[in-house]
Amino acid sequence: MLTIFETIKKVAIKIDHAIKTEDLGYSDSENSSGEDQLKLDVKSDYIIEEAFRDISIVKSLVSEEKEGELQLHQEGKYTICYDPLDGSSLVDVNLSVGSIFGIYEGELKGENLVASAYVVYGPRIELVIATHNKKPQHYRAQNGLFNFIGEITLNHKGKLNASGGTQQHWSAVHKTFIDGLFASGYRLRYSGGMVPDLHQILLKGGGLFSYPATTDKPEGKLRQLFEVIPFAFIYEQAGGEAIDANGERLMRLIPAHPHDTSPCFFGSKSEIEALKTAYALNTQS
Ligand code: P6P
Repeated sequence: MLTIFETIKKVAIKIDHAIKTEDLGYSDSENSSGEDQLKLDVKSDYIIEEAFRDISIVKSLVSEEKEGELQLHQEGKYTICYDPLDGSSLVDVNLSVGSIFGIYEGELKGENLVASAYVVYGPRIELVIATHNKKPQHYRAQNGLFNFIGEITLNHKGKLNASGGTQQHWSAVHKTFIDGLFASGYRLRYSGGMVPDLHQILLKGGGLFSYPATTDKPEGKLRQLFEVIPFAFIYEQAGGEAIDANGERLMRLIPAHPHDTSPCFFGSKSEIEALKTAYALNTQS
């Protein structure tokens, strides 16, 4: 597993360089979710695929930027599901973006996630790695090397509220709940990039990130295998919770298709409890 994390560190430096030096234009292709692909999306995906191609413990790769599963090593143990450059359209307004990695053993479902990691490309390059039985480990790159900064722990209750999705498409229950958080003093922290938005809540002591079911996206927008489940694991390891619109743990998700999405809520325990009450989920068995 260590080889995988060391490879992610190398990939992070290369993708950060590409962000800072390459063309930001659109390629002439779309990804599996029908979204236009930036040349940086394609380049980041290529950097990751090339880096893992020679790692024998990696059985296969699933990328947000490609359909299907790329088989690498038959005897490999792990499948890495990744979003090579999440929020890439924010690069051209100079906002932070990120890469997300879910490392699975066996069938691609939440309970088979063995580790996850993300990289934030911003004023600095930062990396968070989560494995079982440990708090998430936070690293920062300096001169191309990653230094350990510390472990991440979420407070029981936070102050930040990252409310995703188009408000006009929220349910009345969700709008009432979100408005109630702001009325009680929560601060809006939302850039449209899930990696920096979730990173900020983790580092600033907690709060809530929500991307609910909406009338225009009834199954949510964020992808289960390479966005939702990897972050759900990190939030749970940090002492928080991560649930879907039915109050079920996101770690129990079993995607029918590699690009399936899910409504998702990540946060400190207090905010997740408040959401369950607002959604009347506590009364369910
Ligand atoms: P909205 C970026 O495109 C992304 O996939 C996530 O990084 C982000 O959280 C979400 O979409 C933002 O979506 O609908 O709030 O703009």
